[in-house]
Amino acid sequence: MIENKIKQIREDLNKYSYNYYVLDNPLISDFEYDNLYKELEELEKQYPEFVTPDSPTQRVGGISSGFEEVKHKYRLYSLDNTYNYEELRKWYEKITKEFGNNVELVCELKIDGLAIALTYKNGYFVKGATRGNGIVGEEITQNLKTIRAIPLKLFENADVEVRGEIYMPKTSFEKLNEENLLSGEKPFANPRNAAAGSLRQLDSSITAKRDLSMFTYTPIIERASKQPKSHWEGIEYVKELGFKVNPNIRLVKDIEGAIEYCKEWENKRFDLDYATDGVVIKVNRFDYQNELGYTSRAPKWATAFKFPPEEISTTLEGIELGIGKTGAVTPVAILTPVNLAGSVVGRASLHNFDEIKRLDVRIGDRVLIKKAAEIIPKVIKVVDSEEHESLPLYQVQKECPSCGEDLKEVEGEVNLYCLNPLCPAVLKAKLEYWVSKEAMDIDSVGPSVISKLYDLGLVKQAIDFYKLTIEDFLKLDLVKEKSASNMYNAIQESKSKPLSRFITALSIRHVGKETAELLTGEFPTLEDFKNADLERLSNIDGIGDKIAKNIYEFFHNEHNLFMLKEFENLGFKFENNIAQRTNELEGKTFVLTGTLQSMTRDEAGDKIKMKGGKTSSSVSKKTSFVIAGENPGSKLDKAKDLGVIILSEEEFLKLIGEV
Ligand code: 3BD
Repeated sequence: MIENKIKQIREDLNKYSYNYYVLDNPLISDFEYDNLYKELEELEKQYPEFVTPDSPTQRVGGISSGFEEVKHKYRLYSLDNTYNYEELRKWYEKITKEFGNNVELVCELKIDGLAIALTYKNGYFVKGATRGNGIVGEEITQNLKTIRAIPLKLFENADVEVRGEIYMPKTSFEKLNEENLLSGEKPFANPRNAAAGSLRQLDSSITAKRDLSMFTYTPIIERASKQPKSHWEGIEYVKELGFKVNPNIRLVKDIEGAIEYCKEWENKRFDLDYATDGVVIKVNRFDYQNELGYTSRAPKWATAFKFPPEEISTTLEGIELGIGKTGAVTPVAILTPVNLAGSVVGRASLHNFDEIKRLDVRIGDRVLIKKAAEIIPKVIKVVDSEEHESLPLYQVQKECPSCGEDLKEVEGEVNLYCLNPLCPAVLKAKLEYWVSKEAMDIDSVGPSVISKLYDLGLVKQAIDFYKLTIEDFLKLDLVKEKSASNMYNAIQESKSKPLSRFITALSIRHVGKETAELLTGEFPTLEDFKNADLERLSNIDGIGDKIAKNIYEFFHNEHNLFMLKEFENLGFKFENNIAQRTNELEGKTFVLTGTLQSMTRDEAGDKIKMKGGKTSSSVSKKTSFVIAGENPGSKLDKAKDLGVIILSEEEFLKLIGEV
């Protein structure tokens, strides 16, 4: 019977696929698999009534119009972490105080991928979502179905939710980047970004072409034949259900066993074909876990040991000078490209000329570089060598590399400055700042577009952006019609952004986003700024005499006033969006500490201000609430001392009515 035949092929294929992708144990050749797959595809086309949801042909998906937000049924907690063994011991001590000395721990590698949650009903995969902020994630079921390590049907008709980490093997990542390079597409910075980019495809046939896999690390069992009593048993059970589990998991007797595991993997991890950034250590017994419970963001029964940031040595080929919007000159190290923590690094920060002197770096030196908190890598020291002494000392460049004008020292600043107001590098940096996230937030206009616009003489200063036509963008040969009109529209729409963004975008010295917001709180219209006198300015809390003077001078400069008039004539609104403000949080002062998951601290601050509340950077008796994110600082301790109400991110979101 045809139905049985289809069933047989489907089951065979699923068995081969499971052995290959989950157990890493190929049973047949790719060629044989492909032929069998084609046969199934053909039969299913003829007899669509016999297609089942767990058929391997269901792993292709289609095109979706966007990802929907879904609230997780069970919250995905964060994880506390540490870089040192002493803190691990302290964490364990707290636990042994409760339960005695022999608390077993499970150690597992911390996969550097993307956390997701999968829902199974009656043994079938029904829903998959990204972690998001742990409370709300994005539904990406179609894309996840293309990943062969994710079972479409379990070996048991259970109702479970599992969590795991999606990753791309390092070798597949390198292959993908080579292909991207050949086809002129931008390479991904590291396997994690490649995995994230692959999962975020609206067309799941693209995801299907990417080699993604998943390690499962937690089951939540709602209805099944077994009810594990420990994490270890849970992992065993997850394997029985058909999931892929990282094989390098270990049950240890105590924290010293866990530390041994960390030390062992600190070096061995480089031999693995997937990126790991630490070790997750979990209390094994579920009854202990339940008793220990959770803080507002993380379980107390688990912690992560993070591997130390990677350092690597390479050759300093040269030093370039970067020029910022204020004219500040920052030296940048040009390096022989090396792979550092999963991305190729060819430039690193040298901060300023004093730093170069302090490190005594000379061109041609071998230097040690390090990733600083995942941002731009920096040069940390010169590697001792015989050549070093024979290399010429670095000569501080005295002229601006862009306009040739002499660089100047500025009192109280460590950097040198190019003070030529017409320096092309300074003007370009100002234009880049104008469109930046912090200022007018026109993200369709990037640095390469700005550079071309400038070089063609179309845009010299920000006001020129607003005189551009769609045809002007097409002159750049960079962009097609659609993005030309996108850029044009984004620029025009920016005219009605709040006044505080406009003030920020002006690049007045020492007036960043925060100060601009303080100012527009006091001076809601542009006229108010023009009329403000020095005394009123310096009386604003948080505005010093020096900044007040800068602002005053800016708004009393004839050239600037002429420019502001021009902005007005072009249709700028200069309103502070007062209409959207509410007063629910009036009289309340908030202090933010730690990293939030669903937004940045700045965004949280904006939300507070939009509801009439205030933010402050330090905790005092006057503070109404402290919002504590991940890895909170000393502000949290101070809040506890003073008895200030502490809110978790979730509680804050509830307070402002967002969940
Ligand atoms: C891994 C939390 C607990 C269940 C909370 C203990 C923070 C990402 O291999 N266990 C693992 C791994 C991650 C985990 C837990 N076990 N939480 C774990 C984890 N073996 N990477 N994570 N996560 C998952 C996260 N992700 C994005 C943003 C913030 N936090």
